Amino acid sequence: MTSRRDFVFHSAVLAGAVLIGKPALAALPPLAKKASYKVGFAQSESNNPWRLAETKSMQDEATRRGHKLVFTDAGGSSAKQASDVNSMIAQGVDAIFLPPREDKALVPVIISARDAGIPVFLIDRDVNHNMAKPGRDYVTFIGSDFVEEGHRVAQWLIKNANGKTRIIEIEGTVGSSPANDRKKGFDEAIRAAGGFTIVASQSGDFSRDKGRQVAETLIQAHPDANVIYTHADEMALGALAALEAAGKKPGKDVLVVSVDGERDAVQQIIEGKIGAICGCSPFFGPKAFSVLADYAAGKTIPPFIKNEDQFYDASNAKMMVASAF
Ligand code: GYE
Repeated sequence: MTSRRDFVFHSAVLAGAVLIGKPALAALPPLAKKASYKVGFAQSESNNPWRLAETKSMQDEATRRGHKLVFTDAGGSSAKQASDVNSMIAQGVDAIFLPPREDKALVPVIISARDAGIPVFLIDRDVNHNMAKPGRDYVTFIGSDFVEEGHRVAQWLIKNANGKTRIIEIEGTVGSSPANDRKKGFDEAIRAAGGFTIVASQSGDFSRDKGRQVAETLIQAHPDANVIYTHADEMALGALAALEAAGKKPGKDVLVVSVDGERDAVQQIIEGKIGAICGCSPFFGPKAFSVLADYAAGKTIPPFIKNEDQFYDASNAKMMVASAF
């Protein structure tokens, strides 16, 4: 039997759930079926070949399908990227493709877009799932498994270290999903293997120049380091410059391993200066727009759509370099 007190209590809890639970209960906005869409693509920065290849892939596919792409470039600022998304919402785009520069800072605008009835598709970087969830706040995350990338680089190193065990790690942008996960995957595998030491780990912000500066400082502080793992090729290229300036031979004195698969970096495998690279595809256009079409058609979209990555080392670099970006 339900007492009056219980009834009041249950009603209050229910009312509370409806109020507090508003975001949790809000459904993803639908996307009408149309021949042509106006779609936002809020790029995070354009300072490296990976980003340029991604932008071109998105633009080419939009053109091929006859959609209008509203393109913005945040120039490496999460605040600018958030305001770019806000202006896309104000313009009333049909949908937004977003590579969130950081995994927390962009969450509020993702929720704002959803609340404005605009579906958001995250490409290339994800957000923190404690703050926003695929299938609820945004449609899906399309991209690589970054933990696996870090893990694959570590596995190569474990097999090919040849006694080199003192590692400098140069991380990507602080608070970005690829930096978090490439660190996690690599560090876990290295610890599990035993016998290695990560002597220093610091952010180079995914940029060549910051990567060079950080490498310069860390090489000085840890002259016995003989491995450098960078979360992206731009920073590996920066580290090569720092090593050579310090009179060290990359590939001989210090083993360099990385992620991305830029043509210039794959070329450095051929030159013997980089040991191995786990690729990370920047070619999102065809997949992103086909997921958009599936969503408009009412198909079920999985929360994570995984890109498969290449792996480069001396065994295949010559064969692959021409097709790298
Ligand atoms: O590896 C890096 C870029 O978010 C996966 O960002 C991407 C990373 C990529 O700047 O080069």
